[in-house]
Amino acid sequence: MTELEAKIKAKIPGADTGIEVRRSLCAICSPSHHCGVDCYVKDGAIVRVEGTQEHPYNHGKLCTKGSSLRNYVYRADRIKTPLRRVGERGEGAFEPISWDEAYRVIAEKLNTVKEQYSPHAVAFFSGYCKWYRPVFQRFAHVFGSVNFGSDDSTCSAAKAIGDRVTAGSGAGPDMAHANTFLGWNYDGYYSAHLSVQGVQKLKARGGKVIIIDIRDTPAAKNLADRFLQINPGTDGALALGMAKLIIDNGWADLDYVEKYTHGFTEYKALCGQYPLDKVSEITGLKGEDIYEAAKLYATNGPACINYSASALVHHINGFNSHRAVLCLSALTGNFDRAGGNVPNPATYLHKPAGFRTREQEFRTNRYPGGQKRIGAERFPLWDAQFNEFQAMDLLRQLETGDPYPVKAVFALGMNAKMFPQTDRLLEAMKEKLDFFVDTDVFMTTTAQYADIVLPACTSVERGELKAYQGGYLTFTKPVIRPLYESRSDVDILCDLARVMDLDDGLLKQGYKACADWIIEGCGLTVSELEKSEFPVKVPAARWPAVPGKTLENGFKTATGKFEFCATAIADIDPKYGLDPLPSYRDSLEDQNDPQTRQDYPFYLCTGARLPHAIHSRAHETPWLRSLRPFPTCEVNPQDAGRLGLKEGGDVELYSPYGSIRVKVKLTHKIKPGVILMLHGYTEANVNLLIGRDHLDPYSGFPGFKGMRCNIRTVQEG
Ligand SMILES: Nc1nc2c(c(=O)[nH]1)N[C@H]1C(S)=C(S)[C@@H](COP(=O)(O)OP(=O)(O)OC[C@H]3O[C@@H](n4cnc5c(=O)[nH]c(N)nc54)[C@H](O)[C@@H]3O)O[C@H]1N2
Ligand SMILES: Nc1nc2c(c(=O)[nH]1)N[C@H]1C(S)=C(S)[C@@H](COP(=O)(O)OP(=O)(O)OC[C@H]3O[C@@H](n4cnc5c(=O)[nH]c(N)nc54)[C@H](O)[C@@H]3O)O[C@H]1N2
Ligand SMILES: [Mo]
Repeated sequence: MTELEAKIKAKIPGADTGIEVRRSLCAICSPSHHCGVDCYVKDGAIVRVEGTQEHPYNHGKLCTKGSSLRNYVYRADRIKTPLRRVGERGEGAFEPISWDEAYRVIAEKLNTVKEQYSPHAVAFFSGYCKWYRPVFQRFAHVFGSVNFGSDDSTCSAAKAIGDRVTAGSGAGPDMAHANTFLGWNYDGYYSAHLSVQGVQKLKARGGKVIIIDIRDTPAAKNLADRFLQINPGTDGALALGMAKLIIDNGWADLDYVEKYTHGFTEYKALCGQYPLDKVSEITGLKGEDIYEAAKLYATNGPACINYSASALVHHINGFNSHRAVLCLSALTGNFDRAGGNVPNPATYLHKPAGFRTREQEFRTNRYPGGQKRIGAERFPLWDAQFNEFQAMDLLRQLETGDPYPVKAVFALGMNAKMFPQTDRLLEAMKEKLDFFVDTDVFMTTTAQYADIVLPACTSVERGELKAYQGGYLTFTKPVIRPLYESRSDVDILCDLARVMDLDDGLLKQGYKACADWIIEGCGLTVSELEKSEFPVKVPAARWPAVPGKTLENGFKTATGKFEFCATAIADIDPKYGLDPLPSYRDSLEDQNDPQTRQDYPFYLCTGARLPHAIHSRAHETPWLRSLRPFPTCEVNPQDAGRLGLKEGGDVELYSPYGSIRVKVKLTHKIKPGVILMLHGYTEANVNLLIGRDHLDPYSGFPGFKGMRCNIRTVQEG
């Protein structure tokens, strides 16, 4: 009996040895964990999936989604062949075509737009998937377009920009050495299950935990010594108020402030405008709770903060709220100190792994220039700080053609439901585009608007490069052949580069050559990585990051210091009115006229994570859908009682922009006046309710988690 057969027999007694265990990773959440999976394969099909015990990252653990990987891969709505549209855009009538024909049409149409307008008239867009991004972004640039954009227009980029303009880089929580963990909108149980262990260990060592959230979460229940259930969108005021307490009570680290920061006098004056009673009023928190939390964070150090990639920055005041929270870290001397927040640059695809790759060079060293990106005029800070177009301005530019027309979209995994007022975006794409290609695993509403649809395969059907915390790198091998005629996204891009004869030897050589170029210098090659079914320790890796390097070498900001008052924002044309200080504004400031307040009295928070769902990609996966079969909004029983809403009852949720029909779930876990609704449903897309211009002027991010709405019962029949 081979070692493998023995393992199978041990796991499934009596199993016949027609089953083989092959290793891959689950990419349903991306770029998050990418947990290692054992796929049990029989006759070319996956019959069972488990977490890989030997994997250095997830050590055998899998979340709800990963446990449903087999069900996800074999979904009935997989796209089987390349398709050409034969009906109206959006109608969903297609004919199958060959790959060669699909490539021929795409090459011809994209080149036509390039000749008739310009290469920039082709926008290249990626949905949530990260794994193919370096190849895709380079492809766009080599084609000649400045317009590569992605879901980063609504995800972690605002936080990254906030970090960069304030501190020169982001900095992760050093939980292993902290005495206090401040989980600002942290609920790892739902959004990042492997992170919870770090907090549990800290608690086991006697460390203290503060959780600040709008809902009473498992993190609040299981981890928090102090839980502050804050009014949504008021975090900026809380952070400034805490800073005032820290300064007034002598808890600030003034030596650190003096040596390593810039703009303290102005920042202190700003904080002075947030006395405790005012902050208590804005945030809905008790003064003593704010005081105790500020004291614990500032005096029980070293203390680290967990920042969310989305919760704060999904408010139209969110960019500065994030910066206000970040400033607490420098004020207390916890930035770049052991047990505080320690800069640790990403190695590959957002993952810090302690070694350097050439990902950024690969992505951007063929940037063509010669035109402004979409969104550059409207969101100048975004444009100056992030090398993608701001997709929240795509709709406007499609409609107006200003400053130049966008005539084609080439997309991988584009989900229009990600955009506020989705209906308007789809309408504009239908009317204004000469050509639209979408590549997806599944047939989606958005794909139905495409002229050519291409079938992509999943992580278990492809090989991909991935870095892991701890200094690891892997290049996976397919565990089954791609289903139907599906192909890996990167193979599609490299095939197209050859068919279109793009001027780039790397893309034409294929994905492995690109991956080898990216990892050159780390001491391993793709073919060496392929020899192991587990991630391999990279010789060049230095893990974990050593604290103090930034303090020693200087912050990567204009002043070389941590900037309470950000030079990069002060440099933006004053006509945009962007404040270099992390000042606070109301998160509903564009909706506060008396009529709107009266007609839409509820505060709508969309998309706070739940374990069974991830954007639009999990709702149609039967095992995951079974955990919450209907699109459901959460309402406090006090509001429900007043309005006569019943558990499980049908309601209409509506805003000035649109309306959806959903069921009601009553919960004490949110405050009265707040309604929670998950995003990504086709039949109840909550982004129809978010205004297309309800955007943060600093980042361009939509106020997904702060919008006015109302709710009413729908009568049956
Ligand atoms: N209201 C509201 N809206 C939100 C958010 C919110 O909190 N509230 N969150 C925002 C955030 S943070 C994010 S990150 C975005 C996510 O935004 P989306 O891009 O909408 O994410 P998904 O729906 O997961 O994925 C997009 C598409 O990728 C396809 N796909 C999956 N795997 C592959 C693959 O390997 N190749 C290809 N080509 N396609 C694939 C999926 O089938 C899906 O159709 O949503 C944003 N939108
Ligand atoms: N299961 C699952 N996991 C995911 C995802 C998913 O869709 N499903 N998406 C992945 C992606 S793309 C991202 S960006 C991350 C996001 O990861 P997180 O940032 O962790 O996700 P959220 O659940 O949006 O926000 C965290 C907490 O913030 C709270 N919150 C909402 N609004 C406010 C507010 O105004 N103030 C405060 N203080 N708290 C608030 C929510 O109740 C929630 O408990 O999650 C990733 N992980
Ligand atoms: Mo995200």
